[in-house]
Amino acid sequence: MTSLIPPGCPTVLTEDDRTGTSIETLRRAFMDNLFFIQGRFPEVATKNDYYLALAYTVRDRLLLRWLNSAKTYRDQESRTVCYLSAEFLLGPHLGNNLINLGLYEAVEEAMRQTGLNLKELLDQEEEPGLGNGGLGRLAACYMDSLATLEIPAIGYGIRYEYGIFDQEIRDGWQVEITDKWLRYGNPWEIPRPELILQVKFGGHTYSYTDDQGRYRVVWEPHQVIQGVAYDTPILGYKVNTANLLRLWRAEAVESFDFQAFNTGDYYGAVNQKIASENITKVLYPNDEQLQGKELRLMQQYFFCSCALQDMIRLYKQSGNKDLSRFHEKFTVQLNDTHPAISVAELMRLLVDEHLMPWEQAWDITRQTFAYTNHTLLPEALEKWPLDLFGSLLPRHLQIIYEINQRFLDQVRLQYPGDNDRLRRLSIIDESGCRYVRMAHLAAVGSHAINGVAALHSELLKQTVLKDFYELTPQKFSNKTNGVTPRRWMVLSNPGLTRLITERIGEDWVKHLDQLRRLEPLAEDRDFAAQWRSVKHENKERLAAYIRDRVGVTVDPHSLFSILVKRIHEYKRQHLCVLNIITLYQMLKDNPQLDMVPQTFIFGGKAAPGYYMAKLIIKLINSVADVINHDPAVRDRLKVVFLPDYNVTLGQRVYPAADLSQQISTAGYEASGTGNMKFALNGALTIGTLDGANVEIREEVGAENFFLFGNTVEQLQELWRNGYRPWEFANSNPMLKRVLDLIGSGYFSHGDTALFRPIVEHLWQNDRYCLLADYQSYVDCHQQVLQVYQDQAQWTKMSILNVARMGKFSSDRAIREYCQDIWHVEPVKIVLPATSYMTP
Ligand code: 4GP
Repeated sequence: MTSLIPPGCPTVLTEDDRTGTSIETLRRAFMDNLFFIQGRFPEVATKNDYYLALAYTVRDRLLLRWLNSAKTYRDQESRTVCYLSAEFLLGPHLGNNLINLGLYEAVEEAMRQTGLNLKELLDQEEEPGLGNGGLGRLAACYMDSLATLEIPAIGYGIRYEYGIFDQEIRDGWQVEITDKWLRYGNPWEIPRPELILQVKFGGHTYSYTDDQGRYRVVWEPHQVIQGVAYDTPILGYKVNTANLLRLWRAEAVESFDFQAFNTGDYYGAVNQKIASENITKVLYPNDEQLQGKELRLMQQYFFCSCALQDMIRLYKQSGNKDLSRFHEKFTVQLNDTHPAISVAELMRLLVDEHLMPWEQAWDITRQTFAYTNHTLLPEALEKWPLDLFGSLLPRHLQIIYEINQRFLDQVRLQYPGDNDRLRRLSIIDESGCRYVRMAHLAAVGSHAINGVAALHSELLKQTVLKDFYELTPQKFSNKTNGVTPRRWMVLSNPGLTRLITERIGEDWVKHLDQLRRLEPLAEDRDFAAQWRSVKHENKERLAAYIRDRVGVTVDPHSLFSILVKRIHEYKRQHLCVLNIITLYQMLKDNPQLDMVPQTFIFGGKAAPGYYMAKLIIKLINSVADVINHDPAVRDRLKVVFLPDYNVTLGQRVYPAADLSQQISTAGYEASGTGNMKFALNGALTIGTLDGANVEIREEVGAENFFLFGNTVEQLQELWRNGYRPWEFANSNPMLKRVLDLIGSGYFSHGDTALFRPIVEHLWQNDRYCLLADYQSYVDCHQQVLQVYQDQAQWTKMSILNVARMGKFSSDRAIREYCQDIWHVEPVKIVLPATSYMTP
């Protein structure tokens, strides 16, 4: 096999325009791209032309690394992680790639010399919003860490034409706008029009015995759709590794149904093309009742089938004929149940198409897959009506029946006569309408199952996957989430990065534990002053943004208290509103009250079909409107809702926070990752013992964390005894006043009906226990205000928070997956001495 790696080869490249990294070369390459790719000369070029010219300049440098990585993996037949995810919420590429290439400063200077401002060009990029929130963003952080740790990896997913909708706020309400992220082209992807795979849907199956006496099943589909690959290189931080993110777009096998065309039915002929392409048209917003959404199941099967066929193709490319060692070449992580259909699909490919005996295929399948669960919410656990499933994937339903029967036979041996257990464990839910339970399919078909924070992994074992845990406890483990410090510190908070690096060097970017070395500086007055001034500059920048985009003036000297994430009742944005109204009441009651000036900042999207979440957005905006215009509180209390919260905006928000609001009901937030981003940027947390908050508090120290609220056990006890929220309201005059004020129409121009659904739900049912946690939250917040008055103390706590957050790097999380689940080793990529590959 030819090697790309000449022994002792230096990684320094000759300075050609495609790969060189000197300022002069970068500048020349940029002008070249403006001319030859954009077809523009400077006098008429738009900002977008400049952005694209720069993006292509950077892409060339990526491609060098990417092609060498691909070739090395191929030559060395490297064991590869495949991360299957319906969502990759990548965020803008340009800035991140500049950081990871180590070219940020050089490019900034090259642009300056050209009379351009790099920051303005970065702002041009339309982010690929191919995810809803935590789960999709986690996939993106993990891709960054895999590449940084030099682990061969492929991310497989869907190239949605429209990603998560853009959010506008009109009259306080969320309005959804189509996300046309591809409108101006996407310089980061490389289409592979010749890499096309076929995916079948519908139809029926028949069986026969072949001439060698083998039982064979044939699936005759009703429809065949093509998957076309689009590749995006994912670069590691200051390494030569660039891994592959391969997203699939659906298209018709034939653009025209020629029969229909020939009979004159032109529109009918085009219809099939449109129907096929619909599969990858739009990302489904989560948190909705997804049951019965046929197109969603089609999306899932479509990308899983493409991914598995592609893996088999790659496997065979390296000369392997039979698939008996497939699981040695690939380890596949299922990011939640969205790709769980892969279990049945791999079985189908092995048994039906590659004629492998069932037992062997099952062995390989189970050794291939591992499953991560991201939620305990029962309504979010995916299940598909049997009829729908069978009509779309008839062969897979048969395979699932077979898997289930064999599985239940084993359970029966272990628990004779325990029919209840069989019913609970079955992949088919037969309690009412019949469903395929995707979490059960994933659990049965995987060799490892994990939750995403210690508490969540424990609760998984006690609740939704209890029976599976009892059956195979050895499969279960915890993998606490992490975030990449490259995007979430280096790129988004250059001020803090500079300050930290000046003191402890730059190793921390790759070894986040090194932040510990900041601990001795927590009481250093000089350092603390610089720390505060970095935070203040970040707050000024956010304040300017708020003034421009929302039209509200906020004081950067006030305490910035921030709650950004998807809007959901369990995340309890409305609990924060109850506290804001409490503070407002206190100021109205006592205008002389000496209270720390505060700015509450919210951001987040609600699923379009989730009425309560949308009403919560309206409530926040309505409360903001009244408070921000009330002269009695002016300058002491401000409330802002930032429209269209996304990764780009997150990069502005996290560095500017003083206080991070992590206030979900204990037991509901699987992990949270925003909590990590805030703390890494020096915010202190006010939070419940939920998700990864528990571990963050353990790491930073209880004395550096504002804890409130009932624990999971206390809430369980509360419900066991019959939770009566009205008793909390009736016995707490301030709480009652706050609820009554909302109900009275005070924030809704006298309309008493508008917020009634929220208020009544809290009084009568309060599934997420806001009223039970209210007083504890309000008290804790008062404590926050007290500490904030002592800036020296606050800064010390902030420094200690950052110093002790090393655990929450996605590098640590990926190392754990590699060691415990994937059993995969790093592969060094060395660039050739000449810029290009030699044959
Ligand atoms: C989220 C969880 O809600 C969040 O707690 C967790 O940090 C994140 O996954 C990553 O593990 N779940 C989703 C989802 O985003 O769509 O289920």
